[in-house]
Amino acid sequence: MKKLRLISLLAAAAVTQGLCTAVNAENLNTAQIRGKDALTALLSSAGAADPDAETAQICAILSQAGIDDVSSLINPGTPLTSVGQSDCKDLNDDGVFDAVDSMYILHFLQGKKNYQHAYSDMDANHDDIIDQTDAYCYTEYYVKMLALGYSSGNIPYSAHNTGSAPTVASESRTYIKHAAADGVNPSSNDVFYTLGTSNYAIPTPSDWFATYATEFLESINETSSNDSESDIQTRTNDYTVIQDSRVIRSNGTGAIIGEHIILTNAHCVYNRDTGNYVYTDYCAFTYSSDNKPIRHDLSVVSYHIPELYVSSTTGYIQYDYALVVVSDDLSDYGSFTLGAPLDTAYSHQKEVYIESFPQEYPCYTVEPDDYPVNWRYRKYLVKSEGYITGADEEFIWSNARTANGSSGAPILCSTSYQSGSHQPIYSYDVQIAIMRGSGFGPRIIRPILRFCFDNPFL
Ligand SMILES: [Ca+2]
Ligand SMILES: [Ca+2]
Repeated sequence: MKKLRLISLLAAAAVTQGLCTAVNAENLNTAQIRGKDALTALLSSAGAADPDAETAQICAILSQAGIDDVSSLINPGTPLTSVGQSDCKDLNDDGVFDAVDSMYILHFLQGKKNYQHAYSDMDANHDDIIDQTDAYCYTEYYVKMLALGYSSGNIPYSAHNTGSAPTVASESRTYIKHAAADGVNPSSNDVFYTLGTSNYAIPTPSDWFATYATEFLESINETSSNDSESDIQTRTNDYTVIQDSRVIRSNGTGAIIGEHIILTNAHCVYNRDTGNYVYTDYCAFTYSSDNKPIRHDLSVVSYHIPELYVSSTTGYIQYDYALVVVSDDLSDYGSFTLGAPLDTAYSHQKEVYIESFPQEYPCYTVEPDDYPVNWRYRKYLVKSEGYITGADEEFIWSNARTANGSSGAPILCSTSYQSGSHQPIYSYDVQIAIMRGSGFGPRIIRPILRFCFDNPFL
């Protein structure tokens, strides 16, 4: 069964201690989005080439954002409220602003599409991170401009920001797939594969409904984002025990990013000193109502690591990321969305937090239980807070506290947006980097997005 995508509502969370009100995206398909027929009529009156296809596409984007009602978008009296909407760009350089430009952002986030200009073009809500929020803002701008009387193909947009795409954005990278069944040594069965630089072609509007929108809706339903963290107050650089089952305990920590996929560090799955794969137990934890961790063992199918993490004698740290594929269905635990941070996240000292299973917490508690001693200290998922203290093309640095066992943890930001002035504020976590040590690690860039989401070898 396809899993749900859950988004917490900040307004509800404020009055519902420890609980999040969620939007159930499994029920969000194009047929059930309210205001859909009015949207089709609007597109038709605005001269859209294929109103049905565009409606499906827009509804797909709205579903991704957890929105189930387009009524607020197509009310002509609704002002353009989202920050930066007038900053929307013609991302695909075809001379018109339409829903394809918002789809461009989602293609980028799926690793399918590079962006040739300054990445800040895609940051529609100016929060220093490119994520699905921005695709939503682009869509909202498009629909509202139609509602204000602009015809399709004649919607104003602004010029590209100055600057160019990062040089690593179009880098081709080679990976090694190692089957868990082949043991700890590199095997002749290992598969070497290269994810190249070719750019995915965005479907034309007439192809949307038949192909892309359907495929995209399926991918949405396979993605689950479960905001289940507790409301415990946190202090900067202090650990707080949380309840969030999207994070996996291995010999380090990992983040669930797909139904069977865990994103972690390469050094958590491969030992450069010995040249062997590191076998360990992977387990997810859920928590009982009295905060006792409940362990769920997972079964690993394969490890995927960058070839240069193995072969490079010097610059291997930027390749310290890996995917672990498990046979278990992880949907019920929820998963993280990945977003690409801009360099301005550093200059603006963007707040971040890290969720991990550090060995040092809670070191004062020794409980009688059935875990080996060195596991007792690592069954609690804890959260530390800080802000971004440095960035370059391949890394993010933060001052959020980490320890042994935190390796592979997600470095996260919180992102939120509001659909219209009377709508709830939607909020979710977005992973912007992979912690490899002392609060820093590889940042989410296009080659990593492609590795995670446009990878036929998983
Ligand atoms: Ca365009
Ligand atoms: Ca943004």
